[in-house]
Amino acid sequence: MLNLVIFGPPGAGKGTQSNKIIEKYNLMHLSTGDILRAEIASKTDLGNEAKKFIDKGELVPDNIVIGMIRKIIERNISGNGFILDGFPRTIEQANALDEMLNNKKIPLSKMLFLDVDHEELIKRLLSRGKDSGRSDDQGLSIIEKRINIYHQQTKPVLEYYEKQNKAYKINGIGTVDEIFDRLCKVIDK
Ligand code: B4P
Repeated sequence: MLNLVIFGPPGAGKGTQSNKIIEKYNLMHLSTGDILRAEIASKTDLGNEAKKFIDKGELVPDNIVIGMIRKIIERNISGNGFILDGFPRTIEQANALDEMLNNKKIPLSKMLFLDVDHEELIKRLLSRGKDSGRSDDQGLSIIEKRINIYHQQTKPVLEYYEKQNKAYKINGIGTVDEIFDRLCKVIDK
């Protein structure tokens, strides 16, 4: 099985590259952002709760997101493997993921870190905000807030995987295809 985590700041290209990776390697795509947005669109209790945080550019509380991923990992993991996109985003989530995977005896293959500078992230998210309708892409202040939260709460997750020798840094600047080639080289290594 090939079990990956794709990691990076908001706008690094996690969703964009995950779509290409799942197609090439025939993996299951687990995007917490997509799952949360689907819950919001269906107006479920979970979605209504998550919306309060996403609209402000904040992280959804750990217990909600961990519970959501736990259900999927416990019931649905099979086949060639998976790519986790947008999870884990805190040390607590990383610890919970390790515990879930250890219980199921599923090894995590690699953590792929897309490295993109601040200016480029802002440019991409402002541009997506123009036509995505996503509440968390609307305007500079909410985008800056998400990037700040990334530095405070999410970036430590990189060190967590570096200590396990599972983190691979990939230059996330360039065309979508150039970055995909870099990712494939690391995945195939
Ligand atoms: P996400 O859906 O994960 O949003 P994101 O960080 O912006 O990543 P996304 O995948 O959408 O964008 P990408 O990097 O592909 O999370 C949204 C919110 O949900 C979070 O803020 C949080 O509130 C909540 N949430 C999700 N997971 C959570 C968790 N685990 N714990 C707590 N809360 C959680 O960037 C895409 C943009 O860049 C696109 O417009 C794309 O077209 C563009 N782009 C991509 N590659 C490019 C390239 N090479 N060149 C130019 N543009 C490029």
